[in-house]
Amino acid sequence: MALLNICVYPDPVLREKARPIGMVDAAVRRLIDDMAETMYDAPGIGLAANQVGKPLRVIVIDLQREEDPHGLIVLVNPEIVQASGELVWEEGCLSVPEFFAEVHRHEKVTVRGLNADGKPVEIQADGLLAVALQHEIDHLNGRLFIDHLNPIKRDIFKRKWKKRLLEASV
Ligand code: GNR
Ligand code: NI
Repeated sequence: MALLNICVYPDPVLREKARPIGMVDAAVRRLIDDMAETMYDAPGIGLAANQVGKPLRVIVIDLQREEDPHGLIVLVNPEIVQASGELVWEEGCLSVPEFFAEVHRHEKVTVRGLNADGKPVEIQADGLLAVALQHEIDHLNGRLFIDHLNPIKRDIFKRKWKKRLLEASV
């Protein structure tokens, strides 16, 4: 196992459309293990392969809550096959550190993909798990949570980020 480097906005790899995995082989399982370790270390509740510089369709999620029965969720080639309702959740992202904003998402989603054994799985989710699944699948399509903000809030984000980059370069 190894910790991977997390890419930060505006790294172009975060804008790439991730490629599907042909077969869940040893190399893919290694990537999954390293991504899980990196997510727990960060700590975060999810991670997409783009975020560690590998535009491949792999995500890991662990809400790390007592009441959550799922534990570590691994999805290869995940696809949203059903979505309904709407909710608003305050989101953050390991690739956009220290910026948080409310995002509108579907309230419930059904997601299909492969697990770490390459077997088909289907997950029905609501609440935070539904939010995390949509956030991670967005990453695989080169989309970030800041892309969901209205023009005014996006502008606030851009100003804050510019200011931060200037301060960091002093
Ligand atoms: O750790 C994370 N927390 C979080 C909180 C609200 C909505 C989404 C997330 S995902 C984020 C980790 C991350 O950046 N995954 O891509
Ligand atoms: Ni993220």
